[in-house]
Amino acid sequence: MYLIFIVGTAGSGKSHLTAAFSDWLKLKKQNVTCVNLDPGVLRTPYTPEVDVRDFISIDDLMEKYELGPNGALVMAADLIATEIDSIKKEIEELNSDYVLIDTPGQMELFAFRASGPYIVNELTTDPKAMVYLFDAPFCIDPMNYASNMFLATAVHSRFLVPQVYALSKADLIPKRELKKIIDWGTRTDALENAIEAQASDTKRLLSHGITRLISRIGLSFTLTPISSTEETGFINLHAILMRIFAGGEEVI
Ligand SMILES: Nc1nc2c(ncn2[C@@H]2O[C@H](COP(=O)(O)OP(=O)(O)OP(=O)(O)O)[C@@H](O)[C@H]2O)c(=O)[nH]1
Ligand SMILES: [Mg+2]
Repeated sequence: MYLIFIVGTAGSGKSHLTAAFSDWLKLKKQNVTCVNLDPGVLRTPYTPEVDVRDFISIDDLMEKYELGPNGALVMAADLIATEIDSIKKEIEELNSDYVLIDTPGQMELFAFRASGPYIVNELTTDPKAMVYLFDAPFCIDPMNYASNMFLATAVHSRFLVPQVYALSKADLIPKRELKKIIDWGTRTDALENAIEAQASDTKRLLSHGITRLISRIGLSFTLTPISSTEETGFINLHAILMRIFAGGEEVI
């Protein structure tokens, strides 16, 4: 089994990618298990074979512990860890070629609490990778793109699982904008120019510091544009994932 975790900021397209990529893999005659790890989702655009909502109910937590919706989501994120054996058993019994794991909408609940890395480690010992989504319309703004670079790096440092970077919703922005964003991933000077061009005088100092930091840490991202509505970019995304699974390659 290959385990593929789909991560990204709220609304970046995780659930739709889980739906579209699983359809694409199934057309290629692969067995796929879709796992919903988001206890807060009302409706998923795919039918999950394994669903965390079978084990944890946000409504029950709100009522039992008199929590608001966010408090219940935080509690639920931690409770997933206590259900890991049952979730793992269901995934193992299905024994598919691919397991696509749709992670909670609010990424920080998954990535930055203790339970996230525990869940990823404990799920199974099969090969794992993460697909981190850069939301294309959001990344048109170079400062947003830069903050996403830091977030993606923080997520990688939490999980230490090979990470692939996809530029989601590529159908929503013009091709030349896509090219620009992809370029920023590997050319800090291009990113710096873009930030400088739009920053006000007061922001300019900060933006210079940010791009210097990106250079110093040596952050570099190869972004693969994808669209879940048009099912484009999946051949490339799949090829990158296969390279990782075949070679144990570490991608950042
Ligand atoms: N045009 C277009 N819209 C997309 C694409 N992927 C997702 N969307 C839209 O973006 C919105 C959010 O998509 P989701 O898949 O729910 O994103 P998510 O990351 O799972 O969101 P949360 O779990 O709520 O954080 C929805 O309205 C989708 O229809 C895409 O490839 N193209
Ligand atoms: Mg979702």
